[in-house]
This record gives sequence, C-alpha cells and structure tokens, in this order.
Amino acid sequence: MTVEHHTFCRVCNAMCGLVVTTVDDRVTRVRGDDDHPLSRGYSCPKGRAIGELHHASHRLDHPQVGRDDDRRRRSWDEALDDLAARLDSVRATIGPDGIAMFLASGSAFDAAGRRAAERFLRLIGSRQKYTATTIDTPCRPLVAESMGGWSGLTPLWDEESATFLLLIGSNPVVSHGHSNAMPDPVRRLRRFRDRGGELVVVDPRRTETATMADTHLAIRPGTDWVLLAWLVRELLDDRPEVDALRTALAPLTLDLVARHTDLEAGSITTLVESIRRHGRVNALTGTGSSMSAHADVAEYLLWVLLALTDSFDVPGGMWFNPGLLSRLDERELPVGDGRPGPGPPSAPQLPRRFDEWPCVGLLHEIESGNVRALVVVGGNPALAFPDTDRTRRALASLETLAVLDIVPTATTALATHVLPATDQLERADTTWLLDTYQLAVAGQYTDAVVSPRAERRPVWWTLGAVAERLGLDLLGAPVGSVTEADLLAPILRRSRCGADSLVDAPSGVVASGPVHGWVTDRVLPDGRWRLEPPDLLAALRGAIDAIEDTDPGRDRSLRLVVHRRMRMMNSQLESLTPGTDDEIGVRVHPDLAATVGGEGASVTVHTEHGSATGRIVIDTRLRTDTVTIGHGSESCDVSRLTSGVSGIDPLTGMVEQSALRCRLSAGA
Ligand SMILES: Nc1nc2c(c(=O)[nH]1)N[C@H]1C(S)=C(S)[C@@H](COP(=O)(O)OP(=O)(O)OC[C@H]3O[C@@H](n4cnc5c(=O)[nH]c(N)nc54)[C@H](O)[C@@H]3O)O[C@H]1N2
Ligand SMILES: Nc1nc2c(c(=O)[nH]1)N[C@H]1C(S)=C(S)[C@@H](COP(=O)(O)OP(=O)(O)OC[C@H]3O[C@@H](n4cnc5c(=O)[nH]c(N)nc54)[C@H](O)[C@@H]3O)O[C@H]1N2
Ligand code: SF4
Ligand SMILES: [Mo]
Repeated sequence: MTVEHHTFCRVCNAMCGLVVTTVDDRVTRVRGDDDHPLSRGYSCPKGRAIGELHHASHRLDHPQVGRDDDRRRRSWDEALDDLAARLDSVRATIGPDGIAMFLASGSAFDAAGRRAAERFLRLIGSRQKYTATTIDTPCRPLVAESMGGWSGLTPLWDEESATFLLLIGSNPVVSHGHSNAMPDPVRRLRRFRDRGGELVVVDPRRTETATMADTHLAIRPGTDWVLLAWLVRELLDDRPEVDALRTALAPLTLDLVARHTDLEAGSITTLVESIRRHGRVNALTGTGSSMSAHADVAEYLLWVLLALTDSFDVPGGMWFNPGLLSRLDERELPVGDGRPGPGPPSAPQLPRRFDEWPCVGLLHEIESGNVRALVVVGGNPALAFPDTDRTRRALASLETLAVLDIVPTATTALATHVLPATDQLERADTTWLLDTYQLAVAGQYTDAVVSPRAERRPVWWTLGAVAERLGLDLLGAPVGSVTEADLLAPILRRSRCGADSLVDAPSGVVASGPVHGWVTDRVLPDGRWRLEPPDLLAALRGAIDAIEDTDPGRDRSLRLVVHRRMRMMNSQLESLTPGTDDEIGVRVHPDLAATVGGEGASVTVHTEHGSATGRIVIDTRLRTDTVTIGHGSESCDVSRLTSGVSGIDPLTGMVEQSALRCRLSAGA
C-alpha cells in the first residue's frame, strides 16, 4: 500500500518538513513538504537521501562485540550483558568517573534518545560528559553567559524586519545556518534583499552566500576580531560605561586594521557607515570565526557591537527564541558570570563549562587511565577530534568503547561494542533540543514513518536496558513496557500550543514570529548586558598587545580554513549522495594549484601538527593564500592537521581548527 507521511528531516538544524512515500515497508520517495510553514517545500540532497540510508546495505543491523578479528555478531542480550558487566566493573573499581560519554550530531535530533543519554550519565554519577560544542563553537555560549548571564542565549536573525545582515565566517547557502536554522537559504536571503535588506558577507572565500551579498569582504583568515574591534571602536562614541574597552581598543588605527585584515581601508569605513545608517544590526558568526584563534574575542566584540547599537531583543534587531517546547521565557534560568569550573583531574587547566568538559580533556582522561569506558551516542570522534593518530590511539586503548550508531564509521572500527540504532525514519520525534535555533517560535512532531529493520533499536531502549542491568531506573518503568510515545509525552506536554495540536499538525505549527523583551526582563543580570566581562576584556587586551608587535605584511604563510560540504553532514552520507566525490579534497585557488601540480594532482598539506594528503580541487572563489579541506572525510582527513595540545583556547578548551598556518608540497 502506498502511503505519504509528513515528517521532518533530522540531518541538520534546518529540520525541513518532508513528505516520505512508502510502499508497504519500502521508502520510495522523499521530498520537501510544501505545507511546511518554515521550509515551504524545500529539501536538500542530504535530506532526500534518508530513504536510501534507511535501506542501505552497509547499515548496522545487529549488535557486535569485540575488536578486530575477535569481533562477533551477538544477540542483544549477550551484548548488553557484556557491556553492563564491564561498566559495572569500572564503576566498582575506579568509580563513576571512569565512564564517559560523547554525545554529538547524530544525537542532537533524537529527542527521546538524547534525553535518556544525558540522564544515563547523571544516574551513573559521572561528570565525564563531552559534546561536539567544544570542537565547534563554544565561544558563543561563553560570551552569552559572560555578557548575558546565561550560556543558552542564541541571537537570531529577524528575517522579516532586519534591514542589515552581517555574516562572518558562515555560509548558510551550504550549511543552512550555524546557530540559526535556515531552510531554503537562497530564497530567504533573496527575499531579504528584495525588500531592501543589505547583506554583507565576511569570508576569505567568495562563497555561495557571498555571491548573493551587496558586499563581500574577502578577509585574511583569522583576523575577524581585528575588523570587529575597529567597528566597536568606531561605534563606542563617548559612552562612559565602556572606558576600559575604549582604552583597550585605543592602539588600533585604520591602517593597522586594513593591513591585518587585508581589506581596503575604504571598504572598512563603508561598513562602519552602513552600520550607522541602519542603526540596528543583525550579525551572525559561523565556524569560520569560531574555529580560529581569538574566536572568543571576535564573538565578544560582535555581541558588544549588537549591544551598543541596541540590536538585542527589540524589533529590527536580533531576537531570542524562547522555544515552542523549551519555553525559556517561563523558566528560572541559572545566572552565571562566565567563570568556569575546574577541568578533569588529568588536565585541571581546562575549563568546565555548560556542564561538560572540553573534548580535548577526554583524550587526557583516557591517556591517564581515568576514563576506562566510553559510550559514543551519534558521534564519530575518530574523525571529529583533533590529532587523528593520537585520538585513535586513545580510543583503541579504552577497555570498553560502546558506539550507538546507524552505520560503520572510523569510530565503530575501534569499538568493543557496536550497537545498531534506529534511524530517523524509524522513530517518533519532536523538534525539541534545537527549537530555540528556529527563525520562528515553531515546532513539529512526527510518528515513526516505518518500523525498525533488522535488529536496530532506539538509543533510549539500549541505554535503558544497560541501566536496568546496572540497577538504575533510567526510563521510569521496565524497558520492555516503555514506548517512545511515553518518553516524548513530557516534552510534548510543554508545547505552547498544547501537545495535541502539535501532534495533530502534520507539517508542524508556528506559534509566532519574533518575540521581544523576555531576555531583558528575565535573563540579563540587572536588565543590562555586561559590556566588560573581565576574562573577555583580558583576552582582547592580550590580542591587541600581540597585534601591535607583528607585521602582517611579512607573514605570507598560507592559511588552512574550514568549510562544510553540500552533500555531506560532517562525516555522514559520503557514500549516498551523488557528487560527494567532487567535494572531497584540498581546495585551492588555480594560481596556487599551478605551483603544486594542478587540478586533480595529489598534494600534501602540512601544519606544525601534522599532514594530510588529498587531490587538488580547483576553487576560483578562494583567496590565493587560503587552502581549505572540508571536515569529515577519512580519505583526506583535516583533523590530522590539528592539535589537542597546542593552541587550545584557555577560556573554552576549543581546538584551533581554522586559519592554521600551513604549507603545501606536491605528491603524497
Ligand atoms: N551541507 C552541510 N551542512 C552542514 C554541515 C555539513 O557538514 N554539511 N555541518 C553542520 C554543522 S555541524 C555546523 S557546525 C554548521 C556550520 O555552519 P557554518 O559555520 O555556516 O559553516 P560553513 O558553511 O563551513 O561556513 C564557514 C565559512 O567560514 C569561512 N571561513 C573560514 N575561515 C574563516 C575566517 O578566518 N574568517 C572568516 N570570516 N571566514 C572564514 C569559510 O570559507 C566558510 O565559508 O553547518 C551545519 N550544516
Ligand atoms: N578539524 C576539524 N574538526 C572538526 C570540525 C572541523 O571543521 N574541522 N568540525 C567540528 C564540528 S562543527 C562538529 S559538529 C563535529 C562533529 O562531530 P560528530 O558529531 O562526532 O561528527 P559526525 O560526523 O556528524 O558524526 C555523527 C555520527 O552520528 C551518526 N548518526 C546519524 N544519524 C544517527 C541517528 O539517528 N542515531 C544515532 N545514534 N547516530 C546517528 C552518524 O552515522 C555519525 O557517525 O566535528 C568537529 N570537528
Ligand atoms: S537542509 Fe538540512 S534539514 Fe533540510 S533537507 Fe537538507 S539536511 Fe535536511
Ligand atoms: Mo558543528
């Protein structure tokens, strides 16, 4: 029987509405949902691949236990008994902190599974929680807490009433937004421009997004903070409350800023004038800014710019989505001052923030023997963590590495327990964890579209069954008697529009567009942004001191930067979406390519931390001093070029992943 199901995509933050056609238990078609209020029929190749992913022959279908030649297919009972016995022994011998968890992209869209996973670690009593935040964008929650009192504040573009949008190191036409979910980005940006909005893109590459902009500033990688420092300096005027900031910025001159950023002085001045003319600003950073050194300083200055121009929490400025399900505007949120807790025992210098430790801390904890067992839920640390060889040695040295995933990965290859999870079409879900990233107060619920194939099991079920064996009540009832609907019910009950109307709306609901005032009224300490948080101000001073001593004109080194690929989600979907092969390799400008063998030739990129070899892909959009490798591919693995020891951001523990000095050599 042919059935059309309304559901939503859980590959990336955009969470586009989809219509999935099934004939009996086969998925025959996936297309965008025309009735979806936010994505309006849009879908991308990744989303359209989820049917194929559901049926793919390489899917994990059965539990497996053991490493290398000893790995065997096991029954669920055997696999869970073995895993639980190992976790129990770690708990008994070295304590709960011997068990760690890495929760990443593949768990961010699994409401019931993610909730269960977080609770699992709490029940065990382990502090060893790690997520992708500290290898992605920890500068934003750091600045949110330091300036606004709460780390979860995420400024959103007001697409209907903003008149000026500044994008720094983000390419939403490909990524569909970093912290702002942007389904159908081209149509959205075009509509913004059509109604007179001005778009400025700051990126060393003339990206797909930059080609749509009024202005593209092809900045030298890693210098966004210098540009932002100048904008803030120009807009500070004579406000008395920012004297320390004014003093810190005093050494800058337009000439110095132009030389460092490699931008024309005239275009910098024009940007300042634009901001003054518009009055209110919408501005977003992405990984291009968050992954380079001084990311915290750049983010800090951006938020200062927004605060100074009265661009937060007011119409025409940026807004904060309280969430259809999160309902932040009704909660008592913790008030923080941006001070971190102590790091893990083997690396106390690292900060504990957002209730977790930085990913690089996990490497230290494994190497020191503090962590003996790691449970990975929807993550691929073997490719996502820095310094691939070191990371893999650490993962391979674990007594127990349990991985809950849907396909074999570089990480499952090192696992002791490979546990097949249900995919998105096999589970009921709701837009919970990321509802504050949506460009409207909106949400969606979906039933499972198809039943799980083979022996795939939901993440919550697997962890519930392990917990039961450890004598812990994870799910509130015996795992065999719990349904996904039971687990989602408490989340759905929080819906602003009521659980039933959310469940009954096939394409989701939009409760409202931008709302204003709740952050100022309920979150900000004393109703004001802290404009001079001590740690960020100190980081700014340090950066300015260093810049005064360097001559950018003499630093001709190439810079390695990050980018996302259209047809992959990090390391995912490589084998499914046609055209991914064209996206994998070392992208360079043709002039640079000519010096190392030309298009298609093999080239090796070296940083002070390591080297990676790939095929040259010509990219005429890049600066000639910029090289870029998309993250997430084993054949050309950019994480071989990063370090888990040097360049670690002292405030967040973030790894330096962009704007790294590098050089090229022809061949492998
Ligand atoms: N198609 C696709 N979509 C994705 C993902 C994916 O892998 N593929 N991944 C998802 C994830 S996990 C994330 S975190 C988001 C990321 O979302 P975005 O941050 O929007 O990611 P990118 O598209 O890589 O955009 C980063 C841009 O920064 C530029 N850049 C690099 N270095 C610098 C610099 O020093 N300064 C400036 N100004 N720009 C710089 C790059 O040229 C690139 O255009 O995307 C998400 N969406
Ligand atoms: N050098 C360098 N390092 C980077 C980056 C970079 O640009 N350069 N980018 C960083 C960024 S932004 C991020 S977000 C991280 C990404 O780090 P990760 O999130 O660890 O990387 P992914 O490749 O997205 O891995 C997600 C895993 O989830 C699995 N999965 C997919 N769907 C499901 C599901 O429904 N259930 C379960 N259980 N699993 C599922 C996928 O098969 C995949 O193995 O990497 C970071 N690391
Ligand atoms: S943009 Fe993201 S959410 Fe939309 S279809 Fe593509 S992968 Fe799915
Ligand atoms: Mo990310």
